[in-house]
Amino acid sequence: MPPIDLRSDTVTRPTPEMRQAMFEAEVGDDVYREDPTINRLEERAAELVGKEAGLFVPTGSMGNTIAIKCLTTHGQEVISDARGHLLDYELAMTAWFSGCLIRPIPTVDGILSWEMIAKQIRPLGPNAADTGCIEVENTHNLAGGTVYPQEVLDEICDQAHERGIAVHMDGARLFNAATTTGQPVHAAARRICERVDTVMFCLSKGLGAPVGSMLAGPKAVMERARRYRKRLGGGMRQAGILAAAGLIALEKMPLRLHEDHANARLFAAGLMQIAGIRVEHPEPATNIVIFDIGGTGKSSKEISDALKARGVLINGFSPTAMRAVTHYDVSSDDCQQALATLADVAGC
Ligand code: TLP
Repeated sequence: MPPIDLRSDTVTRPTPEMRQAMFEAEVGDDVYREDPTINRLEERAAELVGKEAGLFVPTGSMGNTIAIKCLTTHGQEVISDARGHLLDYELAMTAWFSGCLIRPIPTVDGILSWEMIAKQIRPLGPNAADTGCIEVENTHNLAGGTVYPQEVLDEICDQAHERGIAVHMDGARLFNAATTTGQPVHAAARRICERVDTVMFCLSKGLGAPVGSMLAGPKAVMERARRYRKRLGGGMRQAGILAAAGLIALEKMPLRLHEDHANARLFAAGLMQIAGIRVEHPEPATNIVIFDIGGTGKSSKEISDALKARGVLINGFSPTAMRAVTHYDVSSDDCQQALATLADVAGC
């Protein structure tokens, strides 16, 4: 029996339909822009999020790295939430590749507001670096899959643009955010992205493609982005094999994400019944459940190891905080079984 893997939605495997499409994919050399499947994916992705152009990148991290490089110049600041993936999980690429400093803002739920941001835009003068761009993460991973209220995001974009500051959205889980609107998911994703300058979203993770993310934005910016991708070693050749899966991820998989959200709510409700466990958001907005196991008297490493020995994978990200992520490859029965195992492990 394979383990029940709640470590991340990055672990999803391609569907049979994706594998068939990969087998049949028409390909060419994408560095010459001759891969028809990649070209189709880039056009479709841009269209779906309402941007002029799209760029296929191997990973979400590379997409964010390139976006920040395109929107800033050396020596500027990038405003981000203090628990952002950009800050904590991307090996300081903002410093390494773009030569910028991240100015982090602590938030309760990962959601920035213009009011918070305005205070961190430093007045121009002899001592302060200017703000190059603002980065928003939607959904917010470590805050528990939280979603930006549209009016908050729109205000950030409008105010930033008035000051000549660009906004990049790390929408690794953009379609999870779109699912929560109750509107048709593709149209909702487009609305979410309407005012941001650039957006990165992942085809892997909840959408199930084996590899790849998309960056989208204005045509001129994406032309520069393509050159940065090459500089980073991301000029791929017959990558249409991956794009074929990506097209299915883009068209079909967003339509089922509500199932993952229902499983996350089920999982959170179950966790609340286990003594010693505290759930950060009893009703998670999307597919990420953050919980604290401090009250069990055990560390997250001990819990994680004991779960693993019994076929359940859940990671900790601090001595007592753990994260479970629901996705295509875990059913509601799997979630129930994982809860029962966790109750046993926490109690003994
Ligand atoms: N997140 C991964 C880990 O890196 C933490 C996960 O398991 O959730 N933005 C956000 C918000 C992400 O959650 C991730 C991946 C990325 C960017 C980076 O994507 P990849 O892994 O494709 O570089």
